[in-house]
Amino acid sequence: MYNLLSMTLTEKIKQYALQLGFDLAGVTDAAIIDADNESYFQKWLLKGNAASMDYLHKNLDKRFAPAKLLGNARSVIVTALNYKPHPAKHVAAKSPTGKVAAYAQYEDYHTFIKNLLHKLGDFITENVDSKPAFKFCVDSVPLAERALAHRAGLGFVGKNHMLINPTQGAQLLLAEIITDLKLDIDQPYPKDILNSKLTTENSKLILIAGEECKGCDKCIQACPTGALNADGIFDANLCISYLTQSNIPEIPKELAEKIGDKIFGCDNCTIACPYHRNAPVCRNSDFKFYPDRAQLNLSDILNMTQEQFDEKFFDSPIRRVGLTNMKRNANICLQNQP
Ligand code: B12
Repeated sequence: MYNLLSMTLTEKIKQYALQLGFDLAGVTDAAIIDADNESYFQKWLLKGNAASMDYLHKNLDKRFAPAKLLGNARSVIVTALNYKPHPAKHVAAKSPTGKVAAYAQYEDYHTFIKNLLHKLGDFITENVDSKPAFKFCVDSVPLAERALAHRAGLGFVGKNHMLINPTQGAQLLLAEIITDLKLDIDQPYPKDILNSKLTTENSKLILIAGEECKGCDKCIQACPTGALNADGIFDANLCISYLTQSNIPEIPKELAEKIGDKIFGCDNCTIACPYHRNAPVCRNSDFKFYPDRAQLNLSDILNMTQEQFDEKFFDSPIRRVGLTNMKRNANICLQNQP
């Protein structure tokens, strides 16, 4: 047990975040994110790596400046929730099925995590004399979440481009509270360990991975489409996660063939990571898990009406992609059946 009375406000906040069911919590200040990150992002966009995600080209000023999302911002509390599912019991499927990415086997994390952040905000308000201001961020806010998580000491960005914590692994969902309170900041995840850098050779961008990923190419090898290319640059145009969650009416044949049986999202690059293998599974039993969403029956999806889709996926990230795109994905999985 911990003694709340002898703790600083920052320690209490981090402790309460863990009590609420987050697996990691750190604090960084609200200063502009370093120029290396912005420059990486800009070069990444210029090379067309964002595919049709036009929203990534917008709000660039806000993405790297938390204070542009909340006036007078002084601190950012960064949290991570481990979503590694318990190993599935193998059930031989009678008819063809499509695989769903681990995060979408749970209820929609945007809503679930936002509720946790609000509870954390209420706890903070109860513990200070003033009325603090908060901006709650989960994924959809234009904010460089991985860069901030690194700065708050939560982990490093690996060759699979995931924010990885050496203990909690690579399947972590990130969320932040930007506040006008001045809190004690954590040290960034050690820079000498995260010594990734970008270089240019014959005008090609090349990522030199840091110590943590040195000698390991498992994620790159596990990517069936080459979205994680050997130069360390991630290209969303080729990423199965992007393709299966996009609105593209028709996925090019040569890519569709490589999608295999993935009907929604892809976990190849996180599952291949040695830090994932050794990580604990999700310990938050309130984060509603649906074992029946891990493998979806393809003919069920193809024959589904809009009403049935809305009912089955009412609280799932799958709802966001829509029935038409899910049917497109189901057809691809069906064509890829051996
Ligand atoms: C757009 C998006 C996608 C796109 C593009 C993914 C991508 N790699 O960019 C698509 C749809 C493909 C996607 C897929 C997935 N996503 Co997504 N996605 C986002 C979103 C909304 C923006 C990401 C972004 O800005 N991309 C542009 C690139 C350039 O930025 P970045 O990868 O974040 O890299 C930053 C830093 O890491 C740093 N950086 C990276 N490499 C290097 C190298 C050097 C040398 C330097 C200096 C800096 C640097 O610079 C960048 C800017 O700060 C974020 C939420 C958010 N607001 O940040 C979630 C987010 C990144 N996604 C998330 C998840 C869980 C996934 C999937 C696992 C889902 C799935 N199973 O299908 C996959 C993983 C694919 C992958 N390997 O990245 C999580 C990742 C958590 C984590 N532990 O890292 C996030 C943070 C959402 C969340 N709140 O939890 N996603």
